[in-house]
Amino acid sequence: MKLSWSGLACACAATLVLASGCSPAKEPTAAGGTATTEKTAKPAKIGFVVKQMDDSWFQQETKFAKEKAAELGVELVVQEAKTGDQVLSVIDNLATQGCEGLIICSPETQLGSAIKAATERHKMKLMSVDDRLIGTDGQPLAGVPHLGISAFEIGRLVGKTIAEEMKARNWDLAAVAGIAILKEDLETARQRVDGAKEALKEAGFDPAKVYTAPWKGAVDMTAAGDAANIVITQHGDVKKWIVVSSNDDGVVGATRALQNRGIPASDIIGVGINGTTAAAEFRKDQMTGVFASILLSPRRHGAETVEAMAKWIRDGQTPAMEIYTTGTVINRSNFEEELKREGVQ
Ligand code: FCA
Repeated sequence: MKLSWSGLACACAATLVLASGCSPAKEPTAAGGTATTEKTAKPAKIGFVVKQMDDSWFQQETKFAKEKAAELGVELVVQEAKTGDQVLSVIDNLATQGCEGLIICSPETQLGSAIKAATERHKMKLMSVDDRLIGTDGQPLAGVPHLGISAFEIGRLVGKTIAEEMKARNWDLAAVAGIAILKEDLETARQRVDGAKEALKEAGFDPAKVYTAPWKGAVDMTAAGDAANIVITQHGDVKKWIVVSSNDDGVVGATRALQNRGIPASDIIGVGINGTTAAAEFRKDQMTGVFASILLSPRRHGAETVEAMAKWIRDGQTPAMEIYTTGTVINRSNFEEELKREGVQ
């Protein structure tokens, strides 16, 4: 089911509801222009902190967050925090600047309790986006509204897409192996890869042959390539590969590593998640190992969290505790129109 913050408020959750669809009506002004009623609402200042600006997902998400903030007359401070230490100092800094709310995708979700304590100390409201915060008990932090993707289901879509393409290429499943580039301490990443493995298993592929390549350090394409190389070396006899990960960067890094080791693109089926980084692969004249991706909605994640936080600060309306968004399969044949529909490049 597709839900949105505004969708809940407007009781129109059953269909794809875009935040703008439920925005307050624009009213004509004396000058003949338009102004939202919310522009005249109490000023609000919100911090939006993300873990990794070199992942195009976060560039898109924060772009949509800024657009929504401007529409609502909210001041938005976007900051990158690549480490746990940075997160805590950024929170202090945002509080000093007068932010009353924090929306965060933390580089270390395990810092959840410390992040919550810091925002409470500063009397800031807290929401998480994309990556759910984890408490000291190892469980998702209760009482912090979260908007993320339906990770397991999206993972299943990855697995199903790969299985269908293996069939289309007439591959002998027994001769194929897989690489899963995985940040093991991240719940949403584990769920995505687990979902992919489940769908592959249902299609008759042995999930034990999807070898985990732990994604450590920078969590970028280079690190994904390094992780993949270890698996490729260990299984030098495998000629046909499938690749999954928590996002496009992991899949692009691993498929490039395979191609650099002499595996042709036609013998690789990589399916990513996010869409925009994979789209750059689809734009290349030559086919690469990135066969498809699941296009998510950075617009919903950016805009709806900002809108919910603004309502929380201005009207005391607590956001829904959990919202999970869906995605669409994109490949070389449909990515242009799907990206356009989602408003991303
Ligand atoms: C995680 C990933 C991002 C994006 C987001 C929705 O934070 O690291 O690439 O997929 O979830």
